[in-house]
Amino acid sequence: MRRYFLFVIILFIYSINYINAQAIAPAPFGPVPTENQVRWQEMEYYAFVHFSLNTYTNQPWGYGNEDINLFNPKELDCRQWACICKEAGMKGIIITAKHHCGFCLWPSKYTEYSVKNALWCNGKGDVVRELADACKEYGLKLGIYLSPWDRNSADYGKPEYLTYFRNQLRELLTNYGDIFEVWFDGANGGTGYYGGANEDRKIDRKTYYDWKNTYKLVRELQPNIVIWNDGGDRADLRWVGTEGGAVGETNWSLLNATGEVPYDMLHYGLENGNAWVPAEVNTSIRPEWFYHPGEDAKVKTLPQLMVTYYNSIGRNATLLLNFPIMPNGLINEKDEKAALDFAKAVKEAFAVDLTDNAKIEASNVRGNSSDFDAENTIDDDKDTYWATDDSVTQAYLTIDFGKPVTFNRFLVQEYIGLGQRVKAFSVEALVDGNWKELAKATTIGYKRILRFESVTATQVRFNITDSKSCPIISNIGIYDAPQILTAPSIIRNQSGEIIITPADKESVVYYTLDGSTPTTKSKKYMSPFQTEGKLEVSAIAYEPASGKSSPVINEKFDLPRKDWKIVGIKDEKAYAIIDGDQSTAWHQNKDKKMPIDLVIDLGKEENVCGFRYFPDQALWGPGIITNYKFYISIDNKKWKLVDQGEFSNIKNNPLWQTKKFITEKARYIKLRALSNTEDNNNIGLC
Ligand code: FUL
Repeated sequence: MRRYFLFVIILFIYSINYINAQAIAPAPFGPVPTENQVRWQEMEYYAFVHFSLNTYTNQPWGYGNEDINLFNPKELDCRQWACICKEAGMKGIIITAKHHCGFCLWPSKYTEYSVKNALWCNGKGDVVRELADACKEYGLKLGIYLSPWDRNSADYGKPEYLTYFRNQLRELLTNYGDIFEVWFDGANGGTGYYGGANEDRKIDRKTYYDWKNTYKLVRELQPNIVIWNDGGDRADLRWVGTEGGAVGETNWSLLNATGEVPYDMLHYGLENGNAWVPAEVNTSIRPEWFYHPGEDAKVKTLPQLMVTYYNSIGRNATLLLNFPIMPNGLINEKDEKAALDFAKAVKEAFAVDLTDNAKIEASNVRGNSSDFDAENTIDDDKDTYWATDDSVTQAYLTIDFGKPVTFNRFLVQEYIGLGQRVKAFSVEALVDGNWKELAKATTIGYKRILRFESVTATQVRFNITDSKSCPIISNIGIYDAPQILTAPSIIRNQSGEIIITPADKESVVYYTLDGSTPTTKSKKYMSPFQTEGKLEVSAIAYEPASGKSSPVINEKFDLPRKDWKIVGIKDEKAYAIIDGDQSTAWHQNKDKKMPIDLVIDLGKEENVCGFRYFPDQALWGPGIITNYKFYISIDNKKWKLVDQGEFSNIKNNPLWQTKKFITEKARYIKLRALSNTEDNNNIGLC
């Protein structure tokens, strides 16, 4: 009996210890974020503004010799920028204090190439100051983009430039209050003005900027800052390898602290990386970063911006959305409207969390303690979480609505302060008594949002199927987002046929050919139709069931390509270049060496005043042209050079490149590629 009694006591003590031991919070697993990184991640959404001399020269990149007096924004109002950003739900603004051309938007003591020598405000202006004040007034944080590459500085490429760069950094990080993020653009070294040298200067990206000590200076001046660098030099945040507006579906907030960072690592992170380097998705509200009037009709549509939202914030990244500032110093009203409509749609999508009145249960709760139970995922408190016992890496939560509920979005957040853990999960719904899988995914991280077709169910199961260590989930939300119709696509093929394709087969397409806005009273698209000459096509998709219309898509077509011939290339597949379809590409023969020519016979003499080039969109080996010459000819013998230059920033942003020149008569055109983004002889054209 005594022995039995002793046994019971021991068991009792053991179980108390057991519960206590298990009720201790999980230990961190792997790399964890710093406080600055967490604060930044929670901002989720903030703005970029691109403004410089490029705004006045219609260029993506300045060469460094542009006339300072061009900079004269007659209506500059940084309060307008801040007001729009605030209303759009953004938390801060990052300004291009200095872009690659070297022109400074603040009166830097260290260069003459700044606002202090511009006509604007008689040289007394300071755009960074105006923005800092506006941000303060609107409760926004301020960030600084300072281009390490400076095409104006005579010292660029020499050791002296580093002192100059750091002096500028010191000015910017000392005189404008708290700075939440500093952005060190990766574009580096190449041709430039360089104080009149007009030459090509290459630097060793790994050593030239001595990033270690530059970062030290930054942190000394702004202890709460996060540093962005494009991956080569590990900072606090990473680029996602594209400016298209998406990070990988799998997105680990990890990289290795040293070593190369190829595209894959930028885009997906590194599952077993030893440093916390989360992703920031940077993209522009228009195709390009600086303002180009020609893009006024190319502002991203609501469906495009929503996709960007799900592919950035919805995939464990932040979203840095750019506004190109107009020459008058304001954000264009179309960009403003797009940003505000976007904010409204996000608000509507996540207005009602259907877990609010639901019951929730877990398959395992850490130490059976209420500190870690399932309720913590729906209590609207970001600091509480559901966690399992240490030995459990597969577990599920069941959310019971008590009645049939319709939904199409699932949101989940890990408590990242203790590391990123989940490797795979699925979402299931109890529909008519049977469990049905709605979606399957890999990583979660700070926030993951899954989209699926609307479903009506009484219960939902969030099923973690693989985790590096016991999962820790801080929040779950279930929503019924209103449907948003996507605009159709329009192409004109080589024979001149217009083909309009709706994204959703159930919708009907209406179009106009006179530039007017299409409505359901316009012409209904039935099948491809033949066209001649210059043309403007506008179209909408309309869904009869809901009565909703998509945004308008508008495409302009110039010379018809019916009689065009590709000269001197036997491969019939080369006609992919002029078939009007951006998804088909062709590459020049691999044996060719730069310069590589593409010659087209237009079939008859035409008035030619420019050309457009669309590079191959492939991730690997796209063969994108960076420097070119463009010639015209009447007889395919005597050629005249009518344009030459660079396709700036085409590597990161491989979009349509439009070049204009003085109108000339020509029957033959020749695009000569001089170099590509891969530093080899590969040339791809769409
Ligand atoms: C790129 C730059 O070259 C672009 O001009 C732009 O500033 C973008 C945000 O980063 O690398």
